[in-house]
Amino acid sequence: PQPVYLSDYQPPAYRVTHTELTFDLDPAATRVKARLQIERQASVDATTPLQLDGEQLTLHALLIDGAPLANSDYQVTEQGLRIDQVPASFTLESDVELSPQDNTALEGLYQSNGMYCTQCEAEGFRRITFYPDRPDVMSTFKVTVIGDRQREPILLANGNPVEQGELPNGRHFATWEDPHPKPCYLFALVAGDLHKVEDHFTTQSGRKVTLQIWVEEENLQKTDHAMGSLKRAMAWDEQAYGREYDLDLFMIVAVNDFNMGAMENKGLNIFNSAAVLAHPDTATDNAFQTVEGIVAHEYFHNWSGNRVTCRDWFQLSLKEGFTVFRDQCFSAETNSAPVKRIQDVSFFRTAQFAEDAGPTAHPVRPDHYIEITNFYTLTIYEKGAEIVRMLCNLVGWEAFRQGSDQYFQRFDGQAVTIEDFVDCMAEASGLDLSQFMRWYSQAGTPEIDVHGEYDYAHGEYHLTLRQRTPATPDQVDKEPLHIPIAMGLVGTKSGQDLTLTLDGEKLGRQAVIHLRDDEQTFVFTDVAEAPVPSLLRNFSAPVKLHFPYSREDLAFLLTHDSDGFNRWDAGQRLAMLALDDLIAAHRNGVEKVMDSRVVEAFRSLLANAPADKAVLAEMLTLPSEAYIAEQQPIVDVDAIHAAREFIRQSLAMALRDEFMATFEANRSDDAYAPIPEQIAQRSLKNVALAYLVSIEDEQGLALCEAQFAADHNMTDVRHALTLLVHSDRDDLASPALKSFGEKWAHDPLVMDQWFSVQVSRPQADVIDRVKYLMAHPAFSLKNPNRVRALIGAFAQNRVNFHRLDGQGYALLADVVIELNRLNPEIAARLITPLTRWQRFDETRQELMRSQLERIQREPLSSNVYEVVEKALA
Ligand code: DPP
Ligand code: ZN
Repeated sequence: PQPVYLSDYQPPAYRVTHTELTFDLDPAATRVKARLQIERQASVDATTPLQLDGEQLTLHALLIDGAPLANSDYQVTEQGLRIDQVPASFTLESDVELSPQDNTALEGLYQSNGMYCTQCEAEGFRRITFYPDRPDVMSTFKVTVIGDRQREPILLANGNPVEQGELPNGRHFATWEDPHPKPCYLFALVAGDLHKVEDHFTTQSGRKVTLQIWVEEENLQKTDHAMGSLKRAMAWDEQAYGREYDLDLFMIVAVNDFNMGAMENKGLNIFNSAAVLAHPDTATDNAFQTVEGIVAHEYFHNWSGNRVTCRDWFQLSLKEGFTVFRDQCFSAETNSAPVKRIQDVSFFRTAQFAEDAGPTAHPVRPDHYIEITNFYTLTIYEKGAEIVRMLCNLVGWEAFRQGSDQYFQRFDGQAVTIEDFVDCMAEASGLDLSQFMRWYSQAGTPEIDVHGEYDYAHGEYHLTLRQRTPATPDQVDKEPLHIPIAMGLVGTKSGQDLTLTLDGEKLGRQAVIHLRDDEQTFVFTDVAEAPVPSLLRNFSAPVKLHFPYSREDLAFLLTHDSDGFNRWDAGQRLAMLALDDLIAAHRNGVEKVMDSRVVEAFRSLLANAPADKAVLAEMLTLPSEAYIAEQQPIVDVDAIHAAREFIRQSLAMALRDEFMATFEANRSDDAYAPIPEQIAQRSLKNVALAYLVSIEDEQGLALCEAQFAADHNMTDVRHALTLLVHSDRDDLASPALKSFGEKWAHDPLVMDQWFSVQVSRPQADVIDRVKYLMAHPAFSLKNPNRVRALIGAFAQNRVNFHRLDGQGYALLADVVIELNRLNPEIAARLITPLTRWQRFDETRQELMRSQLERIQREPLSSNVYEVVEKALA
């Protein structure tokens, strides 16, 4: 497979101005007739051939302006179709055949639970018909779907329904028209035995929009939350960004087999059922929040993605980074804003930092790729969102909103680039963002070493910052970035933010300093007392910041920092220092001693709880093993696990009564609602319960069993089940697992949880459990959710995946090899943990590499090939 380069971009030679499609559905032989209005671009030479993409299609007929083409007039290859001579403006008709039932890759048109659906982003449309499958070709669409009246009573496509009727032989049809020109990756079709819930939304200009969620009948009672989320998102986008919906109908369809979370097809969003269905009995608080976030995300794409789209796939972050930023802000407003930020950053620093430090590191705008589906990454999405957040903070909300209005207005109906977006922000703010643009082209996580010194004699605080970005594949030398650092100086006597004076200018109690050079010193004057600096408040830039805080400094910030995010971060840093000692002790075979400062910090948190219980729950949560691993030069899997368990159990023993009191104080029999106050209370209660169960406290275990048995809501049930299964008390875990599995055997989303709970426990028998569960009748490699729930969850199980006998790695490789044939996109994603081999000890490096090499010897899809190639480079 050959890479595609950004620098090779050429505008399309031919445009499609209008597209008409007729689908005659059949599981093994669906016929797709296309009628394309095609025009040569004025600047293009008349001898330029027409090249259309097309894969796995059987061509039955091809006509230009009604005249059939002779075989010698065109060539069909594995990648597409080429016609050497075409008029400047013409109608191209084609008739192709494809087999949805054999499509296990879930790209293009496929069947899921007998229902037809499509996934075209990024390059799935070429598996539906011959077409210029690139986002800068935008066309209006008229689509007719023909299906069996019994099996497919519902026939959906993008836009507005214009006609439907009966046909002979028990067939019927529906015709849809989408008046908004769109790239083909936003095309969608759904056909099946679906049922809907319907609601309405009146837009700010008074238009009434019909909202429909289409699901299988048994899921009808799981749609309320998505519908509510959709209406909140529609209102939010009007109020925050002035964006109104533009069709009379907005549809969401839930599909069981889906590679991604969801897809923003124009007017017909298709969702992984896990990202749309939620009911208190079956979904956790976390799942409710995920549904809300994804429904909003896909809806927001209607403007940031659909009305204004990407010129090419190198610009993917143009729509994804901006849209993730938008959904993050939305969720922050509807839930607890500090907790949303803490959770996002916590995830980001664990997973995106790891990606940025590994062999698949790439810039937010990559300059080449082999397989674009490999680039739907944390870097493109989450780091892209962090860049947009920095932009927003740099220019200020007002200018950001002006820039965004300008962007939507100027580029409506166009396919554009990241420069076009940033230019609007530069114009609206008058700021020079040229250095800032490096964030898009430079891969790797910048590291900032900070040195601070208080000069008593002059009342000055000197802050020196040094930035460097480590080398990443293909990018050895790095330029300094423009890094905004939000900060304060917290007075050690007053415990208050001191007024900041920089270069004679009073900046207030919090300021943003701009690091642009490799090294810069900022001198704050009129600093009346010795301060502890609070740096990178609210994670103002996606960097690693090192400051030699003492444990006393951190305990001080933990209680006094005015920035909620940094209070949490101080706690994390304090725990990290203690963990470092314990990891060293474990490695050296020395007795582990608990740092009493951590105990006292937790005691004081529990005694003087912050008002937001969800924040407290986060503060009481230790850094994850994956995050701790990220901080180590060489990951010592077992030492990390042992150290974290030691600290968890020491805290539980020292603060047993406090945790018990916290648990008791936050129990509630109120009817479940996924509302912030309740979610906060449940998470705090459940964090306390986890500490109690970690030391096998008899009363704690009894409470845990009771919580499971009470069966009040899935959040509590699932948490109790997890604690039991992860404890050493198999006598309690086995019956719980059994009853849970029997009760929910009919519900795939709950069974996903049943699978993952069992394979994420630390006990050594897990590998056998995984093998046993792979043979379970409910397991299937063809369902991505199930693969993620079992294999994906196991690969996140640090101690067991990284077993020293290599069985964990071998098991993952076996699955990847099999999945490579069925679903290359999911197979390529699944390899990720193996690609991080450089981070481990030599024995594990060897074992991981040998599995990667084993995969490499197979005949590979371009998806898996690209990842393995990079990992072994
Ligand atoms: N469906 C994916 C998303 O919404 C790709 N666009 O982010
Ligand atoms: Zn998206």
